[in-house]
Amino acid sequence: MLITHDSDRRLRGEDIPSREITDHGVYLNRRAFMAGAAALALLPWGREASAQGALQPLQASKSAAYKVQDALTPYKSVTTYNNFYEFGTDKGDPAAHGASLKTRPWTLKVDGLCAKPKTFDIDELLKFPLEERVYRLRCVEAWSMIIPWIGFPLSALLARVEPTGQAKYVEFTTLVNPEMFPGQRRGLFGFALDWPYTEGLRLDEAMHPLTLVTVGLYGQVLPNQNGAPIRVVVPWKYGFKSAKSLVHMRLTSEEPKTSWNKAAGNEYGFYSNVNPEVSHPRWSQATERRIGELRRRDTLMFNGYGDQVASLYSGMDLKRLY
Ligand SMILES: Nc1nc2c(c(=O)[nH]1)N[C@H]1C(S)=C(S)[C@@H](COP(=O)(O)O)O[C@H]1N2
Ligand SMILES: [Mo]
Repeated sequence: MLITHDSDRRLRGEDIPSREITDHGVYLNRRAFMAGAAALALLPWGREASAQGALQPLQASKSAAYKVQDALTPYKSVTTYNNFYEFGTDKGDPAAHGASLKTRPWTLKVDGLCAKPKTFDIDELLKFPLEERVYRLRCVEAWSMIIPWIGFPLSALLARVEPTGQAKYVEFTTLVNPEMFPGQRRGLFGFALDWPYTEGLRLDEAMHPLTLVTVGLYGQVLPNQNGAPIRVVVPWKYGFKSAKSLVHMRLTSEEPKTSWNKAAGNEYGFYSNVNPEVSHPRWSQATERRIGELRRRDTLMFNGYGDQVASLYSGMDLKRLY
């Protein structure tokens, strides 16, 4: 079987469709972003939010500590160039088919090795103190974006369930519902992951202040294609570690099985830290294309978050434990 995380041929060398570079709307958005925060508030995000219609605005304090200097990736690219295989393998499928995902009612069960397992209603989770943080997202396919997420540290959620001393990992699980996710209907697409989509982190990675539970981006709730109503964002790891539309987090003593590792273990390891020195078996990870730009940039170790996370991996051979 051909494993196609990079099934999208546009990504093999020419990773941005040319229309995305020349699209007038994107160009205008980009100029507006450069003009700064004032312009952001004026842009009609809701009207661009595809078939979902207007999205609910979210109040969040802007993080002073967690931001990057680079220009934000235009909202339109953030919401139309996605990986979300539950909707199909093409970058455009999540925006095209996202409306079939219903995000109410929605609960997130947090259980496993903890003293106080709990099922949270999404509206309860939206009451956690929300912060806007601008993070880099770097896909294993060598493209990247800069996204203003809204969320709260995963550590705040895990503290509520009180992990026991045996807990060493957290497993994340995405909703299974073939009616809402066309990509989960057998035979509809050539390539399918083993559903549900699962991911995992070591507990110290999960508790790291950078690890964010996100419920929104660009001042609004998450569009479905970006993992509504709730997902994790782990900015120093390849994008696929940031699992979407979560229904379950489980504290475990064993390293969780992850979807991409099961699909192609030689290509996608458990750690999947962004690492320019470790090539993917089929392409280099040394450089990346920022969506919206023509030039290639050098990929940074830990996606530029090394000062904050490198100590988590001291003594580990990151070439072997990729
Ligand atoms: N459930 C689920 N989560 C997922 C994926 C997926 O296919 N299914 N794709 C991952 C990959 S490969 C990437 S690069 C990011 C993309 O996030 P974005 O679309 O919000 O930019 O989501 C990740 N989370
Ligand atoms: Mo990805």
